[in-house]
Amino acid sequence: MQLKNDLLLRVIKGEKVERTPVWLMRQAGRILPEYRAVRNSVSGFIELAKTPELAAEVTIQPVDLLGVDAAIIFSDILVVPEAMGLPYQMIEKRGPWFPETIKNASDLKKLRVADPKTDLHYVLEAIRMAKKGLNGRVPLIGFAGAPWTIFAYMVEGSGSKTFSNARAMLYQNPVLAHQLLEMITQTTIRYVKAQVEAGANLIQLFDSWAGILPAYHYREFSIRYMEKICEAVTEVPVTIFAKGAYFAINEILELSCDTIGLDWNMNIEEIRKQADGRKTFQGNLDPAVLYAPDDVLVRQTQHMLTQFKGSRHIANLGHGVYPDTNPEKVRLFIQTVKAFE
Ligand code: 1CP
Repeated sequence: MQLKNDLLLRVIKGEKVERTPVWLMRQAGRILPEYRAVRNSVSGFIELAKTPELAAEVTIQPVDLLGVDAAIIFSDILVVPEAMGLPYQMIEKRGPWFPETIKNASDLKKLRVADPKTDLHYVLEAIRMAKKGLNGRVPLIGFAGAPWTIFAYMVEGSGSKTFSNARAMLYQNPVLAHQLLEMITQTTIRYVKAQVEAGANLIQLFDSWAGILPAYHYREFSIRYMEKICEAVTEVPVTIFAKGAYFAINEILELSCDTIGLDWNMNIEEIRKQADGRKTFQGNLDPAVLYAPDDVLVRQTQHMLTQFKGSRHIANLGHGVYPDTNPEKVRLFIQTVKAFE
């Protein structure tokens, strides 16, 4: 189906566009009271994600209620470990928790490379329903965690400031680490390809825990596997968002992806110079700017847009929108981008 608003896809291809497209990371499941109403009608996040009609509904909400230029499918990066045989729970106010973790070779034997058609059918169904509901209004973004970030949760068992268990394995048992990363990578390739088949117009990989590795480990345990995914996904554009990975920006610029997500610590001017027009950039307003008074919010957004001017740019925050952000501030951010000349 022909998209009515394909600004995002055109800017990724490097075409000249009328205005900068805008969406927000984590726009679907965070700030809207309308989201919370749907969320409260079920037992919790996991039930919501596994009910395709509802997942599709909350995917579309930000398009109607905020006016963003893209929808992102409502799901989580942690559906992948579950599909591989490592289930998780979402603990209220604390986040994800895995009762079992991967510690040794016998734990690894219990895992499998998942078949998304069966193990993740509910996400694919939600994508098909969201596409139908969107009716070509805007592109739909599919996503997955980058292998390193998924590995970090599977070994650590939950969120962590240090992910010290996951990082210990890289030194104590690098062979096992590579085996697990390879299984995650193979699952992710199948999964994102299935998302594309179901209707996703582009794919974003979230490497949220990129910033905790030294450059030599990032190269060996993350970049390599992201490149395999980038090379495998030839059907649609791929965005790489590696939070805190300024130390590896040269390698990230070499990935066979189309778009690079930047967090708010990244130096736009320097990266633009290094990229020399090769990539589209996405980002990178500090999410805390959405707590600022309106005039400051507008000024900071315009400053960010000015820094990217003349490059291929998708306006976004530098990370997911914080859950207690006022939706009116989000609307002002979006309006400011749309009005910018
Ligand atoms: O717009 C959207 O909300 C789309 C859906 C989406 C996405 C893209 C969710 C729903 N999660 C994600 C990605 C995700 N999940 C990432 C990568 C992006 C990022 O860095 O923010 C990560 C690291 C997770 C893991 C995760 N899931 C956490 C972080 C835990 C930690 O280690 O600190 C948490 C709290 C979740 C739960 C979750 N995921 C999504 C929602 C709506 C929620 C809240 C659950 C609830 O409603 O109770």
